[in-house]
Amino acid sequence: MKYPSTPTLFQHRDLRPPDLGSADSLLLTYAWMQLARITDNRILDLFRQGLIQGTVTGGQGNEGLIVPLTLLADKAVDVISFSHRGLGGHLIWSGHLGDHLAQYFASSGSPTKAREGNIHHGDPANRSLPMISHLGTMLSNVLGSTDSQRRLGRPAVGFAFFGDGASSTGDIHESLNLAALLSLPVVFVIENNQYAYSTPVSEQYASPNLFERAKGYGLEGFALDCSDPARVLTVLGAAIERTRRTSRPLLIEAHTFRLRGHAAYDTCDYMQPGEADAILARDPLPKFRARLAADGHAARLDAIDAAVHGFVEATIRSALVLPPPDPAGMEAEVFAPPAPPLPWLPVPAAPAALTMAQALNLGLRKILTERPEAVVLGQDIGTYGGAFKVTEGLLAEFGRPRVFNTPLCESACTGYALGLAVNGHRAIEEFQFADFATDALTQIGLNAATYHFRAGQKCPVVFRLPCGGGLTFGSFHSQELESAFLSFPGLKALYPSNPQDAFNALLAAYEDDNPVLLFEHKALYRLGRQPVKWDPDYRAVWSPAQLRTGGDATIVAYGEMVLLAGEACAYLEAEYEKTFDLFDLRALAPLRLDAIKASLARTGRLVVIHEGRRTHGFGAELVARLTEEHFAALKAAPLRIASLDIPVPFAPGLEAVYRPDKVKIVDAIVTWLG
Ligand SMILES: Cc1ncc(C[n+]2csc(CCOP(=O)(O)OP(=O)(O)O)c2C)c(N)n1
Ligand SMILES: [Mg+2]
Repeated sequence: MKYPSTPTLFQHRDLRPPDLGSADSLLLTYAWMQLARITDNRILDLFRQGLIQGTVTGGQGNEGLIVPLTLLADKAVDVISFSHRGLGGHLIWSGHLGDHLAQYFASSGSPTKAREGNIHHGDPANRSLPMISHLGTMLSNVLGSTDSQRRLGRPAVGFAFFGDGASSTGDIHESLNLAALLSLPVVFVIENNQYAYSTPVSEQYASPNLFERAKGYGLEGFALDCSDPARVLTVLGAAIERTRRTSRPLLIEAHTFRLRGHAAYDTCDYMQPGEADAILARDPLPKFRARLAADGHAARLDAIDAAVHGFVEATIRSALVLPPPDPAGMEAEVFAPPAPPLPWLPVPAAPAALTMAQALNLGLRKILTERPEAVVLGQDIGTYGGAFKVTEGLLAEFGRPRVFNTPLCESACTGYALGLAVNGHRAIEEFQFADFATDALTQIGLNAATYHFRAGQKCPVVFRLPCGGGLTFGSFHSQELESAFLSFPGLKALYPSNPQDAFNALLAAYEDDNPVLLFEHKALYRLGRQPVKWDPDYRAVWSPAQLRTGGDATIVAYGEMVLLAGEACAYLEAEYEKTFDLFDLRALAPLRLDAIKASLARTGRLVVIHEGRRTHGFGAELVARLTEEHFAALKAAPLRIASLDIPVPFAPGLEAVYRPDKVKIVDAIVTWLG
């Protein structure tokens, strides 16, 4: 055993109505509050001694909320995401005190393998979702996992915490609205400690009471004074039971305390003279102790305090000697390991001539038919069938809640999809246009993409991204965002250029245990038909396809540019007798470039064609990767053909200047070949 055994007292982690007012219940609550307090205090000491890196945001003053609530939660089914004031909750939810301390010590015993800092851990296997720094983002994740639990027939309640400061973020608004709309049994808890870092609530919002916002979203809300843990237990006990029964969300504005400032380094000199002392004087914990002592429990309180001190000190000693974290595995564990293929049925066996939009529709139908965990969501994807009709008929065939329209809240809907994913469901989220995925950048690029690295948790979600220009949609409906998104590690990406590849890519993306971006060029949705059928080799879309063979250069393209490159190659062969190896890249991440490198070793000349802008474009990465090993063997400098470095202009004549086309590709290659 790495750590000293947990005192019997702390093996009790649950309280349930009606037994909340008994001496045993109150003493258990006190014990956990005291354990959280002493641990937080010691963490602060250890930080000051230089034994903890980064910073620490203590929960001193928050125990009167977090401890009763976590004791009342059903740890077997409920979903929770603690804030940076929630150490007491973490201690109760799961794990040994030593595991939590090792997280602060950033040692090999840390639940995040020391890849994340102080309180950014959780226990996703037991539905405690680890927070990321971006405040507000975890609420929607709680919605998704709670909904996932309910879909699995489990009577879960979700608990989502956020501060008065975080209450101003857009994610909070989106999540409250979404929870009310989907009628999800989630208890939203505002930890209102009157400050966001140095900023008092008077400078954060204009209404006197945050809980009153609940009415505007169509949910119940109330304020809760957390200075009396006994009362908090009773009020929360009833509220949680009601939420579990009615399945309606609830907003609680909990008035808590921030006794030690924002973080370890906070001098609190922005406060009024005497204010910090006045807050300390209102500390609920000594008052709770005094009341229990007055009720005749002094001896038991002394015993609890002695047990807490002994346990904390012994655990600190054993946690401090754990070895530092091992850097081995960091790169390999960015992604969840490859999973075996899903047992797909070999249908449809007979090929049908389909557009790319129809091929994707067929793929979605197949997934929804064969995979009970599949959920399809997005704006206007229900009765309307989506802006590009890719989801046509799915709602009628599979019904809600497997297929449903979402409101315009890309961040919360994406966070909801992540929440589904970490609990065993798999969402396919359609963005109406890829451009709007920028509103979900934090959820996609920072939350989903890092889940496996920092928490060992797979997060399989497919993001369908109708992208690309040429259709007179202007700057905000036409972009190619692969470079922006793929600069965040942890995302996979497929970009098919024909109907069969699109069908295959959807299945391959769906069964992957990682978040996958599926780029769908809008101009390809209806550009002719091709036979589409079940292809047992569907996973081949993770590698490039060679479309032409020749000796004058190796050309790499993806998306609509594959078609233009093919036309340009045909022209150059007919008119100039030049021949090319042409590759459709298909998978943008991870890159599998062996076949292209072999081609380049033969031709000695490389052309990369993409529709995204040239500067910081994906072509720069491709050129570097393809040439760095055999640079000296190249016969010419690589040629990049890409769009201009300007926003996508609207008018057809302007957009034509912006984007590559067949003529520009031919001209560029002819000039380059000399
Ligand atoms: C979206 C976002 N912006 C800024 C920060 C930096 N930051 C970390 S904690 C904090 C104050 C948060 O205040 P509040 O939500 O009231 O929580 P408290 O720290 O008071 O518990 C800020 C600004 C952040 N983590 N996330
Ligand atoms: Mg605050």
